Amino acid sequence: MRLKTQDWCWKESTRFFFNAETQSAQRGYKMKLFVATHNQHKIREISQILPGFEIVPDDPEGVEENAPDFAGNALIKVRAIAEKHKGEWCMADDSGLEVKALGGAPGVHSARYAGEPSNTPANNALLLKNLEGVKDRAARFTCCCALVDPSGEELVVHGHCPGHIAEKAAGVEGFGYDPLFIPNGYDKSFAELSADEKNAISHRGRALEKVREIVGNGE
Ligand code: ITT
Repeated sequence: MRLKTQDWCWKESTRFFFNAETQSAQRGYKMKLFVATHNQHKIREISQILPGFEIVPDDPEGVEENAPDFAGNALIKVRAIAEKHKGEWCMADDSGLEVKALGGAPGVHSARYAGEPSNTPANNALLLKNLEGVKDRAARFTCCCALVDPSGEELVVHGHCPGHIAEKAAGVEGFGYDPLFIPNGYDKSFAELSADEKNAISHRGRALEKVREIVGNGE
């Protein structure tokens, strides 16, 4: 089976992996993908990147994202909703910004870098403050998608987007740290790119490309 040869994913057991493309083609309608998030920006981007799926948001309310890495937190979130949607495909996206000069921070704490509750302007201001006078501003976005297939099997994929942190914010598109992040090969921030331009090179776009290889196009 094709999954066995791919080094970017792992399976927790050797049970049969569902072929979702065949399933949805047989049913003749868009396949549902339940996504464990309260973040509407993620839902919008996932819907743009996976247009063949009916993306159904489900807030994994009350779960504690206390794993030390993106994969652990994505699994915590997806398991919380997979319990409710047995027999369906479920997914969670855990993502964040890792800055080299800050030892990988904010990393898994990206959403609440400046403290609780999550506050984007405060997070961005703190990032700029912590990088004052720093020359090496290399950074990368990471997106980890954890999937649970209809048989209950788990799978994790990652996508990265390398770049650097700007000296000041620019642009109004996107969300989160987008106004501060300049992807490699560009002289504009993510927030100055169109949604299509961002999705074509972003950490989320790259992770979801791998998801699509596993799950199919959804139609
Ligand atoms: P859920 O856990 O409910 O999915 P969340 O926003 O709390 O929503 P995360 O714990 O994965 O999600 O934290 C992701 C944070 O990383 C997010 O709040 C942003 O601050 C940042 N982030 C992730 N992807 C981003 C992107 O594409 N552009 C800008 N910032 C991003």
